[in-house]
Amino acid sequence: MAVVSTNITSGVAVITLDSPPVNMGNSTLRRELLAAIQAISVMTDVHAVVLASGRTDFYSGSDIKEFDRAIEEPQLPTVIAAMEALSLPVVAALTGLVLGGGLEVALGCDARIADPTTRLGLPEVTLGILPGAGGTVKLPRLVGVAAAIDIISSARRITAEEGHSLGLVDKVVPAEELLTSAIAFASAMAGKRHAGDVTPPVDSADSIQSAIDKGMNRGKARPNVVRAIELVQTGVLLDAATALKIERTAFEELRSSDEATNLRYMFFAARAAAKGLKTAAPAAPLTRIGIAGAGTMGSSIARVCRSAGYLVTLFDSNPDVLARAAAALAPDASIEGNAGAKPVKGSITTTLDAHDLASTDLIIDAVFEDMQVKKDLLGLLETIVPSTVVLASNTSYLDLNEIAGGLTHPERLAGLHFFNPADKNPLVEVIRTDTTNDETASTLATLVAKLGKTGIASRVGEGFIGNRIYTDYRAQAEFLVEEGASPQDVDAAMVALGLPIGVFAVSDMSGLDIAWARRKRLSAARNPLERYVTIADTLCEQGHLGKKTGEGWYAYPEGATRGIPSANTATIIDEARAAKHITPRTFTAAEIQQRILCSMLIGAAEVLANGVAQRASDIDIVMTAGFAFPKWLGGPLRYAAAQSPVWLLAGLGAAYDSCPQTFALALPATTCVMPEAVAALLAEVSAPLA
Ligand code: 3H9
Repeated sequence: MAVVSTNITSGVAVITLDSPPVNMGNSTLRRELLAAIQAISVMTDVHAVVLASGRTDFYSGSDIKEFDRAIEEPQLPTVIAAMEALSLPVVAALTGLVLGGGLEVALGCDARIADPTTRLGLPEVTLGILPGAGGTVKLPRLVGVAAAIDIISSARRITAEEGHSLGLVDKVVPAEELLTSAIAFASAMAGKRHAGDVTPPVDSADSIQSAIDKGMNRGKARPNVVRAIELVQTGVLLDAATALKIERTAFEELRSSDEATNLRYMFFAARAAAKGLKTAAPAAPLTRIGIAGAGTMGSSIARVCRSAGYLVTLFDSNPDVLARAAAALAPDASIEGNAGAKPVKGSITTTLDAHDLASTDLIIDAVFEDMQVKKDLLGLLETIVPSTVVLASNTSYLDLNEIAGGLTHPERLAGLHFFNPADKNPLVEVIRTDTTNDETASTLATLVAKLGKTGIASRVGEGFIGNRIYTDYRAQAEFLVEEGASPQDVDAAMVALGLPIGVFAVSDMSGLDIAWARRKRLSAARNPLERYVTIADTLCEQGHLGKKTGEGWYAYPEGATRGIPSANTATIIDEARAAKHITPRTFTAAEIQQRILCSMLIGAAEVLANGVAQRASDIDIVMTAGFAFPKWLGGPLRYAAAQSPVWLLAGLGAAYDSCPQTFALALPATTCVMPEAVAALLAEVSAPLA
């Protein structure tokens, strides 16, 4: 079946792109589009051309599976050049998504007419590359350098209206008039109007600098972002043909870089994770969401649900807690009330009476992390809402199978684990118990997508996926400190790897008392053979609970926001080492990274072996989305898989030796045989994409 067709209407050749599902630019589409252009170039009865879409989207960008190998001819610049070389004006009729190479095709046209569904963007920087078919050269000529830097470095999608006000879109017309308007526009055009020949609007030096600063900050100054910004700035000073050549060379260099390869892995990992959440059962329609528990987590979740357009009823039996939440959530006090923020679509009603949750379509339990408190609440809710209403429990660690066991209708219960702070952290684990039915899982998957969150399917297991792996990270960090590294050594090593902050600085920020309370709760059940580092307990016993008390792993003199090394903590660490007769030794940053990564790897193998995670790449998504592990490294597992076998074996051995009881699955790493489970997951995350 052809994906490109041409029809002549009143002397205008209408080329229609119709490649399911999203008009993705693969070699077939490019070949057929080029053939259509070549055919039109010899037609004598045609005076203009319209490039249109037969689908919801105009052109959603290049097929990135092609980027792993030599890209097949004809490549996109060749197709665009052929369109520009036509003596006839070409008008793009834009609808739906116009992304990446799709926007570059539109920039190769002589004018752009859009309907209101149109969303234009250059998402290349999120894939470790930069626009490779004219984006950095032509966009700034139409919209100015500052706006082009903003659009390219943010990868954001702009509306047809914004595109129009910036000079990228010539006219916005109602969807039903798109084709006729584009034909009329093309017929009336006197001749060609190459974007490459346009003199860019003049921007002030300040506005350009501000766009650069924002872009570098947002893009974490990754090499492709730096290069894209440079190209936009320098491209307008060169003739378009020269600038296009430079852009193409940069694109080619970047597309085979490790960062780009890892980011493509992340792209497909995200799609696989989204599919993993789906079930065949239909999702229940949701309008009203009940949230039980108005503490920090409950009110953050309420805010997220309101922003997504739900009518939220927030219940708490404690009037003080509810009043605090109501004040914090009042529209003018919340983030949504700020100028420039997204408009609030939903609403929040607060109540002290659980019976007010009776008319909600789904209830999220966000009460205190305590088995009995949760059991009591969910038992009460069962008496209030019909048996079909989904009950979602937000818990970080509790055994959801045990909670489900106490319900009359356990099939409608699942875990919905938001990560703190719920309104900023994109990750949500959707946890199926042994009894959760497909309808419940589908309803929650749909909810998570509607909230704009990254959902990951999990099963019940200690800490589910994210907190389990993070626990291994933290445990190894503490082992390293006990053996001789300082907290700042460990944090600096992980920041050098690309994490925004180290584990000890995070503990200080969130408060050491939360984990301390949990350790005390679990102390009776702890395996006495397991290596236990007492330093954090001693800090807590001395009242050093982190930033809020001015001291924790670091010291915060006079309310400092960044911690400095603490002499008191150093003494506590020395004493802990002495008590275990440990002679401290130094660790290089590379050793610290290796030990921590390998500990996470072993934890990941266990999480997979126990069926808590469905696939290894889900774990990379969890650690990048929820714990800010750098995406450009592909997540911890993909990163580990890229290291040498020697690195892996030495690291696994050292991680295992640091505590055999903690890292049970590594057996027998010390004998230099890669454990099967670890080897299997490494193979999975390093498999070729296509
Ligand atoms: C570019 O254009 C560079 C140029 O400058 C180069 C010039 C030379 N590649 O997400 P969905 C697959 S860079 C390969 O589930 P949705 C996806 O894996 C590119 N495959 O649907 C899935 O496959 P499957 C710039 C892709 O409706 C199926 O299509 N473009 C690509 O939720 C459906 O996808 C982008 O960055 C792709 N580019 O969302 C756009 N896109 O069913 C990236 C999708 O087998 N794509 N697939 O699992 C997206 O943002 C979303 O996929 C889109 C649709 C919004 C298009």
